[in-house]
Amino acid sequence: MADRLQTILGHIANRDRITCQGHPVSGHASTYRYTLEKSKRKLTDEQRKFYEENGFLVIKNLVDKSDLEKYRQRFEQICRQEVKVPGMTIMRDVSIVKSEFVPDQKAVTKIQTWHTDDVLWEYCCHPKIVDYVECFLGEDVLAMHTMLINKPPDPGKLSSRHPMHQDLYYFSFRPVDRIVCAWTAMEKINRDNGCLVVLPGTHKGELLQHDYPEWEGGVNKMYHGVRDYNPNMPRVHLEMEAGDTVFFHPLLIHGSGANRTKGFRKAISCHYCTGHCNFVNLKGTLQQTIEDEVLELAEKRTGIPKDQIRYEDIWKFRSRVVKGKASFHDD
Ligand SMILES: O=C(O)CCC(=O)C(=O)O
Repeated sequence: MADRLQTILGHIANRDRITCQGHPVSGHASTYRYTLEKSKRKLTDEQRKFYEENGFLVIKNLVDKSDLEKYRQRFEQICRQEVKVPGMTIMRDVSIVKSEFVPDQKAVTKIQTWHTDDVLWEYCCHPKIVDYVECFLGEDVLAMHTMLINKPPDPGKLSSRHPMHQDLYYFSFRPVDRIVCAWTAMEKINRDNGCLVVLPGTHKGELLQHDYPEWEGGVNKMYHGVRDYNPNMPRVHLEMEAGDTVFFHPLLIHGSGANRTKGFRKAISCHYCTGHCNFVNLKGTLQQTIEDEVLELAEKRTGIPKDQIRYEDIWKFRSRVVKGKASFHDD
């Protein structure tokens, strides 16, 4: 395990290219599960094996600063309420949620479900991102979940942390190995302002039970974490420069640290899924808790009784075709 951690740290430290020397090398394509054969066009053998082994891959300097600036400006317009995005959710940190309403980015910690906004949507369709996404999903690509996270300066209660979790916990679409998240740093992100933390190799495990963590300083809504998380498991802090992008598997256990600076830490992300996905029933599974919570919120927002809303339809609503065909979209 120590060797593997060393390898991963080498991968993160390297500014120019991905290195992953020391990983077991197999010449048989049949040993690949998480990347597709066609990824050979895009990924080096090292990169491909790195993702297979660890469940994530950082690509340095993938998105231009000029694009990031466009997304930042759009976020600010949305916060100032100059632009309204139908269906989008705006979230506030637990520590400021009860304070006076201010139409300013300082009050907003996350916007999500903004796939109908043409400017932010450019991120989901960014050719350099989609090129990598196809290595994991194939040519039919759906954007399923869009977020811009504006992690606030921690108020001293550590509420700006994001507990360690697996994204699949929130999803009712499958197959699991044909889902990938692209997460791009919109500025320098390091341990001071709360970088992502990942547990390499955990994508090979099961979906685990999640709950709200018992944090004294409070926990943000929907920020569930892995129950009985063992903080001694080997983990890696992904320190990234603006434009660096990490692709990761939906079972990879990850979270992010507190923002101990005075600035807001921004990242933009999209979860993609193959257009040939299917939906599973979560009733009676360990995901039912989150389904119930999301449906309750949907009832509050729409006035439609929650027993008349299907979780599957919420995900369909959040999705948009990036390229190719999708089993449940006509566009
Ligand atoms: O950007 C972050 O701090 C973590 C985001 C994350 O893991 C999530 O929203 O699922």
